[in-house]
Order: sequence, then structure tokens, then C-alpha cells
Amino acid sequence: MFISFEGPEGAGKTTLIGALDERLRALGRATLVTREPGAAMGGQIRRLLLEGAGMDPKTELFLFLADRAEHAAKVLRPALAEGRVVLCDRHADSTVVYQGYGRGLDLDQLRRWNAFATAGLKPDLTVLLDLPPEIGLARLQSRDRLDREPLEFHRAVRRGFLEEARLEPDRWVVLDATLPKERVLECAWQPILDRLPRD
Ligand code: T5A
Repeated sequence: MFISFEGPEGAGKTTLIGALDERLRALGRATLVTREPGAAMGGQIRRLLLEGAGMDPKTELFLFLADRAEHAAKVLRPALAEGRVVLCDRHADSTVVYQGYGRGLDLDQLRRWNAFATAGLKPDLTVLLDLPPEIGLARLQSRDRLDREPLEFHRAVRRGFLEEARLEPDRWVVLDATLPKERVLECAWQPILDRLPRD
């Protein structure tokens, strides 16, 4: 089962994934915790994207897609073939939202590029941690290149995620990420249990 976690900066994805991973392993499930960008190519593409200087939106897009293509082929597909529950911190929806709603690139073209990069792999479930960008950004200890975008960019990102969730309600679960961590965990757990394949 392939579960992705999406949301604006500082939404609590890493925190939630860690807690869900513990619960799943306690049930005896084999898991894989991974993320985009960065789980492929020794993290070199992640460094270019997040630590580098500004770049053309198309350069940024193709770096995210290159990272995703490698991740899907070398990490995600093998883990899914072994029957693992894959918990992925950001995936293709981040490209549609950040590079589409945020940077203004064409949404349909982004969806096609995503399908090309992943060879059609899509999450079974996507958990959206929704919160106002002001709250998420205030939680961060340090800011990378994308975190430093203007507030209007982050507001467009939040609207984008909510719109994408509205378009595909069977795949997305939207959670209020302003709730305390324990409450967010409880809200995420049931939809995952409901969809978990039987052993
Ligand atoms: N991007 C990514 C694109 O533009 N296109 C793409 O295709 C892809 C894949 C990645 C950046 O790249 C962009 C999106 C991003 O800008 P990243 O470093 O991976 O950057 O950053 P994020 O994924 O945004 O992760 P963050 O580290 O910013 O946030 P998380 O993981 O959502 O949050 P987390 O768990 O680290 O929590 C942050 C802080 O909040 C606290 C935690 O303890 C921590 O201190 N916290 C809470 N506090 C109060 N209440 C709660 N419920 C809390 N949950 C966590």
C-alpha cells in the first residue's frame, strides 16, 4: 500500500509519519519511510533544489521529476512489490501544487509529466495536513529556498492542495494540522486502517 503525505511547510508530515510507522510496525506490518525530494541519487538533487540559488521554474520542475523517476523505479516499486506499507513524505501532488498553483506552470502538463516520471505509479491514499501557511512557517527552525518564497506563494500552495483534494475525494483525506500532534495521529490512523490490505 502506497500512502503519500502532503501539505504546506511545517504541517507536521515528518512527525506524523514517524508515529504512524511505529503503529504499523507494532501491527507486524513491514514499512518503508521515504521522502521526495531526496531519497534518490544520494540526496544530490535535493541539495540542488533546496540549497541552490534561484532557478528557472522549468529547471526546478525537471529536477523534481528526475528525483521522482529515480525514486519510483529504484525505491517505491521494489518496496511495494515486497508488500511493504510505503509512507512517503511528499510525492507527485507536490509538483502539481508547488510548480502548478505556486509557480503557474500548466496543471495538465504537470499531471502528464508526473505520470511519465512514475510510469503511472500513484498513491493509494494521500493524507493532506492542512493549515494556514503562517502557522506552518512559524514552526520551522530554519528555512530553505522554497520556504523563503513570499506568503502569497504559500497561500496559493494551500489553496492548490485543497483543490486537488476536492477533485479526487476517494484518494485524499484532509486533516486539520493545527490540532495537537496526538489528535492528528488519531485522525490519520483510522482511514489508513480502513484501507490496509489484509495480511
Ligand atoms: N517541493 C517538493 C516542490 O516544490 N515540488 C515537489 O515536487 C516536491 C516533492 C521540500 C520542499 O520542496 C517542495 C516542497 C517543500 O518546499 P522539505 O525540507 O522536504 O522541503 O520540507 P517539507 O516537506 O515542507 O517538510 P517540513 O520539514 O517543512 O515540515 P513537515 O515535515 O511537514 O513538519 P515536521 O513534522 O518536521 O514538523 C515541523 C515542526 O512542527 C512541529 C514539529 O515538532 C516540528 O518542530 N509539529 C507540530 N507542532 C504543533 N502541532 C502539531 N500538530 C505539530 N506537528 C508537528
